[in-house]
This record gives sequence, structure tokens and C-alpha cells, in this order.
Amino acid sequence: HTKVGNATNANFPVDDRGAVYHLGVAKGELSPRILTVGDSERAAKLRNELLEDAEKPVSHRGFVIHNGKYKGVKVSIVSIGMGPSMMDFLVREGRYVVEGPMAIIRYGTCGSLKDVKVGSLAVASQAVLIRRNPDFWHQDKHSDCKNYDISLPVDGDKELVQTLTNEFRSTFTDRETVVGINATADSFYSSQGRIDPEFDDDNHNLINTLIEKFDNKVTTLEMETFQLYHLSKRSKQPIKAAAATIILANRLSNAFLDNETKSRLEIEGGRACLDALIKIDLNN
Ligand code: R1P
Ligand code: URA
Repeated sequence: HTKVGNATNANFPVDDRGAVYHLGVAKGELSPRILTVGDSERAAKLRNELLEDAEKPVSHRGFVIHNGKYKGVKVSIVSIGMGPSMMDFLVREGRYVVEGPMAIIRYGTCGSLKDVKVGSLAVASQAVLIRRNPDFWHQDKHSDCKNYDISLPVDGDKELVQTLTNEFRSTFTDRETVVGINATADSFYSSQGRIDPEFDDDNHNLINTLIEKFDNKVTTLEMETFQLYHLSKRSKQPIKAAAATIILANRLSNAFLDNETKSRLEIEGGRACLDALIKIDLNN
């Protein structure tokens, strides 16, 4: 594990070496081209299978950074764990340590609201955010208070989304790649409409609401893509962002993908992501 030393500025903590407080890297220690995944084992496999000249990984606070080259181009593969706040750390602290324009592709797993087989792939053209609103369960709530807030859609980078879609469709000729809206939730459970008899979640209608609100265009449910798309758009320096997922769970049929297929799709899809990442021109 990497050590981060004392920080002095509470607004944006960096140590005396210039390492950011959570990612543990300083300026120049992260590539402008980033492939990010949730699972640290997925990141390690991608590093082992696909990176050349890989450096010793930097591991801090649940983030693991693998720097190396893909087809001669410098890239970073970063595992971040789960949820919008982990993506927030990556985009903000990553932005601080990288000079100039960036491209970030997320490759994760997801549930699907479409009638597609598990083991299909998805690319997110847009993303919405679903947040559980705790006030709904409060005794002093307003009468119009909703149980789950669903945001308006935010676009991914059109060019990178198209490049990623093309790479997926040419890589996976034996299975479908669906393109549509990703719904990013602040829980794997309640705000993705999973029913948990142990908790009062009031979410029985959530999946139908999502399907109807966006005219049946929500294809995937996971936990990070919205934060990536939203922050990339709000970054003052350019960040091109796109996201792809393995459809692990079908939320309509309740099917779940086997580990062996998932493992294979992680590598093949990871290669497709890296191909898209190195093709993109960062400067226009
Ligand atoms: C939940 O199981 C996790 O899987 C998905 C979700 O977004 C969440 O992070 O992505 P990863 O497989 O990349 O972690
Ligand atoms: N990841 C999620 O967040 N949801 C799923 O259903 C599967 C993977």
C-alpha cells in the first residue's frame, strides 16, 4: 500500500509530495487516458493480460492504479470500488493530477431492464441518477415528497460513446451490444428496485416508473456512470467520457450470468475499451 503523508489544505488535501488524499498519486502519475472498473481483481486481470511495461500498482484507500502502455500508448487502469462517491474521487483527484485534456472509459457490470440475454453488452449514451430520498420516511415530510428522485439525462461524450460502441460491436459478433440510457443508483438494492423484505423501501413501482419515464429507453442499472458523465461535463478542462457494461443481471427475467462467461467478457471488453481509449483524439 502506498503511503500518503500529512496534508495541510482542508479544501483539497495533498501531501508534501503532491499526492492527492485518496488516490495516492501526484501530478504526472496518472495517464490522461483512463480505463476505470469497479472490481480490483478485474483491474489486475486487465493489467496482466493487456498492459505492456506495467509499473508497480499504487494502492490506497480502496483505489488501485495500474500504469502501463497499451499498443505503445500510455494508459492507466484504475479500480475504484462501488458507488457515485468513488467515481467522484476518481474524476476530481484524477483531474488534479493530470495535465490537459483527458478521456475516461468505465467498464463495469450492470443489471438490465431490457429483454436481452445476460452476457450481452451495453454502452451508455446517456445517464440518469436515482437517489433514495430519506425525507420520504420522515414524520415531518412535505406532502409532495418523493421516495426516489430521478434526474434528467446527461450525455456521455458522443464521439467516445460511438467509438466504444463500434469497438464492442466488432469485438462481440456472437452477442448483442445494446445502446441506451444508464440509470445510476445510490444503492445496489433499494434504488435499483430490488425487493428486500427486511427493510421498508417503498420501491415496488420504481422499475416501472423508470421504464415509463424514459419511454423504455433505460437499458442498464448500475452505480457509477452518471457521476462520470455529469462531472466530465462540468469539468472546466475537457474530459471525454463513455461507459460500457456486461449485462450480469436481467431484472425482468431475474437471470444472472455465470462467473466463467463474465470473466471472459471482462478481458475481451477490456480490450475493446482500451482500443477505443487510444483511438480518441484528446485535443479536439
Ligand atoms: C455492484 O455489484 C457493482 O457492480 C457494478 C455496479 O456499478 C457496482 O459498482 O459495477 P462494477 O462491476 O464495475 O463494480
Ligand atoms: N451491478 C449493479 O449495480 N446492479 C446489477 O444488477 C448488477 C451489477
